[in-house]
Amino acid sequence: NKPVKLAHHTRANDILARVRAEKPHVDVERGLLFTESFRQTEGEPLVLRWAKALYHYAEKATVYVDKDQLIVGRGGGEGRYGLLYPELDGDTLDLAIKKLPTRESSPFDIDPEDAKTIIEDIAPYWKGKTFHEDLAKALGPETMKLTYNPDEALTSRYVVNETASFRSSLQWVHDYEIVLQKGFGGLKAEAQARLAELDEFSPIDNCEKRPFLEAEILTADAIILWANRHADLAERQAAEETDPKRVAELRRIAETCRWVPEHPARTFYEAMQSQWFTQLFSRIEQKTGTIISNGRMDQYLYPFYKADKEAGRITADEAQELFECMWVDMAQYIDLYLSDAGGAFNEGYAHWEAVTIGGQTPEGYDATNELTYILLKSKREFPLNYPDLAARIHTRSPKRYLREVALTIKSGEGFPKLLNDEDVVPLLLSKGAKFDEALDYSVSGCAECRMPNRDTYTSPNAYINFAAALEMVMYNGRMLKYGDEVLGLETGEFEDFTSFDDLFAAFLKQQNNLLKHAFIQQHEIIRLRAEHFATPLGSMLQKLCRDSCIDPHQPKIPGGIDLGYLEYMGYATVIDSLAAIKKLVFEEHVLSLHELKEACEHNFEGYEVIRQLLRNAPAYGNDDPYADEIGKILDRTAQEFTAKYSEQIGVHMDIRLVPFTSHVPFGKVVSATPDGRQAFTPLSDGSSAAQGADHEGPTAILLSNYLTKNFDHNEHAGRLLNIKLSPGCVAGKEGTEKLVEFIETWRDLKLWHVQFNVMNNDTLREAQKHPDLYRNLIVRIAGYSAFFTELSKDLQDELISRNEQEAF
Ligand code: 8X3
Repeated sequence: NKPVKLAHHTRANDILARVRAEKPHVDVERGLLFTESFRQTEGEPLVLRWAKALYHYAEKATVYVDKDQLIVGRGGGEGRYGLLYPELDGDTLDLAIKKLPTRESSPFDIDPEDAKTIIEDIAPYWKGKTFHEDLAKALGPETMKLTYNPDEALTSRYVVNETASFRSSLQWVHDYEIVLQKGFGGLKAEAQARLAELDEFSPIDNCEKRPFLEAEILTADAIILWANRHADLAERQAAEETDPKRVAELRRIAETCRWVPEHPARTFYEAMQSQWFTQLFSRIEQKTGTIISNGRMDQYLYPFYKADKEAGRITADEAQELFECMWVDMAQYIDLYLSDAGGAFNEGYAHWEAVTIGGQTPEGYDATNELTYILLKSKREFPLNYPDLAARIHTRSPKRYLREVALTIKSGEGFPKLLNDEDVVPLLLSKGAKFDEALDYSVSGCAECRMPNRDTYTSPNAYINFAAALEMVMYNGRMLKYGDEVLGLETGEFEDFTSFDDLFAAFLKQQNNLLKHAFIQQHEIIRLRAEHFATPLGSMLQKLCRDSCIDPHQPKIPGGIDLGYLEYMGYATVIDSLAAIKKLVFEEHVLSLHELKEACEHNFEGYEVIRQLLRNAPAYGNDDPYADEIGKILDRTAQEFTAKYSEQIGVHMDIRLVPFTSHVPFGKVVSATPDGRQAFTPLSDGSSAAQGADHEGPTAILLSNYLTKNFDHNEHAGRLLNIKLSPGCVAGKEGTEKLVEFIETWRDLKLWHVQFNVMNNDTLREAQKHPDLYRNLIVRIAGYSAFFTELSKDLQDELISRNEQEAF
């Protein structure tokens, strides 16, 4: 975990050291310039307003060419910066600005002058206009009380937690290839040609297509102007620079920014710069949750690399250096969440603009190439948690690839996460994709798989606390955290259940009730997003949006497949609790429901014997059919519910087990549970076993995951699986081979995702004690990695409490 000294890393290491020296800060320019523009454009079509705001930004924002950088462009000042998106949640700006510097999860510094600008200039304009406020108004009282606290306006209750108020879109992937092939100049020319051909009498053409096409043209102008301003700056710097080597670099930067992204890229270097400008401008345009992903970088960049390599224009080390320059650019942009929920869901300044490698070509052959290996090498060598790396695995993945993947995992920073073509591809086919589209999927965000020109659903999803549903069974619709208020259904007094079947049926009712409210939220979110957001840039980079002239924030794009998700949070916590009740209360009669409830109400204080009984009951993660059968029913019932109502809203609302870091704040509202989990501690994460409940080794965890899946249903999506391995268990050549075999087992069981922390708990405890000595310690969290010392104490403790597997 030490910074690397290899020559080709020196440049990126030096830039990174400068960047990391400072705490993230808020940069107001984006928020301010967008507000200025929105003030001027009221009443105009939304998509055009967005394009005008982008153009205003491109004209006025500060541009930067950093010392030593080769891939230029950032959206904020020195160090790490977070931007403001007041159109989303600007109503909370004045309050948030006061809390940001000192909050526990993901704090941000703010300059006092900037804070004044925000409070006096930006926030007042947006009061009464934001998406966040409109969403709250749209929710009826029953949904509202499961969503927000009544006494603290618009703060989450962490029960049915919508995420649309802290990000305008779900994670998604742009079609970067089209930028590299045509450039924004080419896309602009196409829009101009279509504009000229519009039917002058058609209401649709006049009211919808015309503003859309005009917005595309203006957005292309904006990004081209912005790139040219970087070229001007690089030229000015070159004129003042004394070091001839840097003068040459600056001239090359200037020439590159004059050429891309306006024109098609001609070299690997131009392709990298063009891609970076595109993704950065996209971040400025919209706050996409977890940030739009990088797509299959080893695929769309390979033709440029290959041509350069063959012409003697580039070496592998030089390509790696360019990647690392881009990684540092990414690290500087920090996803700033104003809301506590947003901050707590993304601890450690999480953003995971996944880079996908490997997998299959659209024709179904293995897709690995030299760039795949350069990307893996970079992740092994460069001490940074961004971007996330996702390796697609399939039955014909070459051994070299599997070994290099295993070696990278062994280096201990949690990269890459693995996605399984053998599970993902058939599922995408079953949802209507064609073979070439499904085989060409990109990993997006934590564990999602997107088909860039086919997927069209971008509404942020609900995270649902099913451990809360369990509490509602125990306390007749109530939760201890929220007192006497009835939040769920009154399914009867807990002590009165006379059979496990009745109790289980009551749980499933509570489960369906939370799903019902998640659907209500989602229905309103779909409707309201269309009124609040537009993404002319994002629309240009999605074929179906371009063809239909419809923005992805609108509810339906012709020809699109809408893949949405609802999050099953606390899966293992619920399974283990129900298994313990079934076994100890109804089968072995060693405990009554009254005693169990009393012990939970007292958080097991004075009830340690009962807690130990509960901790030793059958649990998910041990290949134990007793527990796994319960898990399978939970999953199936949830899928049956979503199948029915997905049809009504026209979106595959799939059940997914992907937590971000929400299992920590979700746990903070759930009192002690019948699996022996103490009150207000984290819930189980994703599809992992509950903390400390798995004792049969890592293969048993895979088997439990396998046995709880309903392969005959298709209303499911990602299942995130965290496994912690001790370094000893994967040591040496033998350890690598064992890890490869384990990956092959996971692949053959057709599980969706797996990722590893290779770390001793002793190291983590030392890092808690001496954070300064461990500033570079990177750990795997949930679909992403972060610097351990930038996490809250709660999340650090949660990572330590995950079972460490000593042997396969
Ligand atoms: C992270 C989770 O909700 O953005 O990828 O899909 S989500």
